[in-house]
Parts: sequence; structure tokens; C-alpha cells
Amino acid sequence: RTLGLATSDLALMAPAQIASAIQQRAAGAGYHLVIAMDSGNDAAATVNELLAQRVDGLLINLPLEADEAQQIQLLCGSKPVLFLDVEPQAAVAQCQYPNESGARAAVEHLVALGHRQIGLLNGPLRSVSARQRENAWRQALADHQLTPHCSLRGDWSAQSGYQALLAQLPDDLPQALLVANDQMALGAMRALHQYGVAIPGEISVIGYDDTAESAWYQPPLTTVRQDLQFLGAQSVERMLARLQGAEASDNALETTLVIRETTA
Ligand code: IPT
Repeated sequence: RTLGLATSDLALMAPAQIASAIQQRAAGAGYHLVIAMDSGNDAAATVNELLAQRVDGLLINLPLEADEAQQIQLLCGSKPVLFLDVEPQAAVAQCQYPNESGARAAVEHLVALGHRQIGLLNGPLRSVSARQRENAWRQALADHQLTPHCSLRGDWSAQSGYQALLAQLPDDLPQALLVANDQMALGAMRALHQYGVAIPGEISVIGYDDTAESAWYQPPLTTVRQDLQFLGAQSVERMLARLQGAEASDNALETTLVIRETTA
């Protein structure tokens, strides 16, 4: 009995930690897990790799638009497929945290601290989740009659976060920065440190994910927690329920705000 996981780059913390959780839960249920990593932005080819290995069900952690997901579903025929990073309005089975409420909670936290200039360091446009986090940031600012201070972009890696902040001059920094994932926050904090800008004294930084490392940043990172362990376990449970013909439990996943020491 075999499950397949199509995943985005495992050099990234969140997908790696999700894959680890999926593997553990699958093994616990007596399933073998086959992993195919999409490095070339070709979801169909990645899914075909799994289908060639005759997996019983497929978990898809690739950023997909609704129509792309529906095509993947067709490709898989009668096999159960579960999507972990898809446009929520897609007519496919999903298991994912809501991006809007997570990013909104981050902005509300910064506004409550008294910040009015709130910048964003976002992930790649290609990612549905990144776009949703940005929309929620804009909407939450607008609800408080605030205008976006700066909108920077990286590719989810720490290096891209570092470079994005270095491209922003030190005298043009916002009072607070929402970073769309913790890995980019790591690089951003490194650049701020290099500029001699105190965190949180001169700028507050809030991340997104709460990966296993985020409590160990210096200072420990305030972030929007997506419990990745729980996500991995839940996705396997829902897949197993479908394989066994049972009604998949549909308890919604929610992010939580974890306040540590990078916001004040
Ligand atoms: C999303 C992470 O939040 C982000 O940090 C990045 O790793 C991205 O994945 C890679 O695709 S989590 C995803 C399940 C929405």
C-alpha cells in the first residue's frame, strides 16, 4: 500500500517539514510513501512520476491555480487526490490553512502595537498562497485606513529575504514588516542587523509558518503559525478515510499567532 506525495522544493523548510509529517503518519498507518519533487514547475510531469509507481492515492503540495488542479485531478482518474496548496475555490479535495485570516491576524497584531507604516515581504507571484497573504495584508491595512509602506518580493528562501531588504534603503524602512514566510524573515533579519537596525526597537518583524527553527532565531521570531506537523497528519488521515470509503472528517485548519520577541 503506497501513497504518493508531489511536493515543491524540499530545500524549503515548510514543504520539508510537511513531507516529514506526512511520511511519519503514513508509516504509522502501514503505508509506504513515494515522494516526487517538482523543481521544474511542471506539476503534471511530477504527478505522472507518482502514477507510474502505482500509488493508491496522491497528496499534492504544489502551488496550483484552480484549473491546473482540476487537470491534475483528471490525470489521476479514479485515484483519490488531495491538494495542500491550491486556490480554495477549486472544485477539488483540499487540506490547507486559510491564508487570509493568518495574514490579517499578523497585521492586526502590528496595528495593535501602534504601527502605521507596515511593509510586506512576499513570496513569489506564482504562489496562490503568497498572493492571498498579500491581498489580506492590503485589505487589513485598508480597513485601518493605512496605505502599504513597501511591497517587497522574494522566492521564499532566506537569501532572497536578505537581498530584498538590502535593496530597500535603511532610511526607507517601515515601522513593521510582515514577511510571508519565516525563512525569508531569517534573511531579512540578517540584513537589518547588518544595517544596524534594532529588532524590535526600530522595526518589528513578523513571519509566517512557525517552522521548527523559528523559536531559535535571534531574537526568537513572532510569527503566524501553521502547524505543519498537524497539517501533514491531517492530510494523511483524510486520504486514508477516502481510500477506506469513509466520509473524510472536514474539521477546518486554523492558523494561530505566536508572539515571541521580534515585535513590540
Ligand atoms: C508555504 C509556506 O508557507 C512557504 O513558506 C513556502 O515554503 C511555500 O509553502 C512553498 O511552496 S506552505 C503551503 C502548504 C501553502
